[in-house]
Amino acid sequence: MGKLVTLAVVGIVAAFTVERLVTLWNRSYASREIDPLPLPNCQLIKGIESGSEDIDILPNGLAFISSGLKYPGLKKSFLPDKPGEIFLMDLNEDNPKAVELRFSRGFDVTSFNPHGISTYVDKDDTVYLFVVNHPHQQNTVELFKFVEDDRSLVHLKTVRHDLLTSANDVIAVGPDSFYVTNDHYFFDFIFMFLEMFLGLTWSNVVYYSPKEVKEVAAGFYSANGINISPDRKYIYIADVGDHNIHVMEKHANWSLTHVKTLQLDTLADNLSVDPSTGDVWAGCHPNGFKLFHYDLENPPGSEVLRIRNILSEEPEVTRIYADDGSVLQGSTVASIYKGKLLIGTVIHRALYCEL
Ligand SMILES: [Ca+2]
Ligand SMILES: [Ca+2]
Repeated sequence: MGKLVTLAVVGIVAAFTVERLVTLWNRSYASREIDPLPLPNCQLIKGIESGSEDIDILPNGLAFISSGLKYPGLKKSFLPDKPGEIFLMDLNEDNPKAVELRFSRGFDVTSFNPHGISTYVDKDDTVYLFVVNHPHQQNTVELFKFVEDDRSLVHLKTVRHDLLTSANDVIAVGPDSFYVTNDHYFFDFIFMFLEMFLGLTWSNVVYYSPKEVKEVAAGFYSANGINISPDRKYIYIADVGDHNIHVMEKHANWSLTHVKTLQLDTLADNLSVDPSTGDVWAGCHPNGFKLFHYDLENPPGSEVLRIRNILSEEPEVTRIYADDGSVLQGSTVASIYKGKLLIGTVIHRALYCEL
């Protein structure tokens, strides 16, 4: 009888494990191959060799690019010993170049590990840059003031809080307030993997201001990119693990309520919003398994979607760019400014296209 019970338990555990692995395999689109859809006028950006995870463009065409992310469980950057950087590109130039921004003294550059970013232009035209940072395996949001003449970032403060568990992307809603996504509850890769393996929905969105910090949305597989509509009434959240984008209504007390969910057939990472049209641009991973496996012989591909009229009954989803990884590996973001498109990646390069 004892042996029968043992056998039954082993059988149940084995069946459960197989079922979970198959679910995870399917959820990551591990068997998906992408058909390339190139754009005609694109070039890789010189000087960006170790990722461009997030890109945010100011209304005047200055683009900020975060580079050098080291993320648990992912292949180390192609330049693993180099600290992270923020690049600037002026998209008004004919042949824009990426320039590395300097940091004010006192900011620990050596452990800088930038992830999602967001800009905020204050009433007095001061430009603030919010950066999700993972120094020494921690989760912080760094607040900088951008000094254009000096091409530098003046560090104003480091936000630390127990609710920043596994921060991914940030959207500024004031000079010192923001929403931030936690893509998992844990930041350690083993526990992060367990969350994915068990299909837990412990990922959330947190609102932060100096006066109040609170969870405003929860129940995501993996909340990743976050952005705001041009009228600043709606917040868009990409759940990369659930292949969708949630539209949330923002209220006066900063709480969020669910409006709708747009289902996609790919793993959307960061979201950008075209200020002139309201179109949402998503940098996507066609195959999540290839991203974590990161075999240079069979690298992760890239995919960019444009979503028009996201608030309407029938949003129009168009694939604008796709690549099997031979040009661009692991796209995370696509940002647009007056017909110029920047596509960023987790640890690879960055692409500049004229549409
Ligand atoms: Ca962002
Ligand atoms: Ca992201």
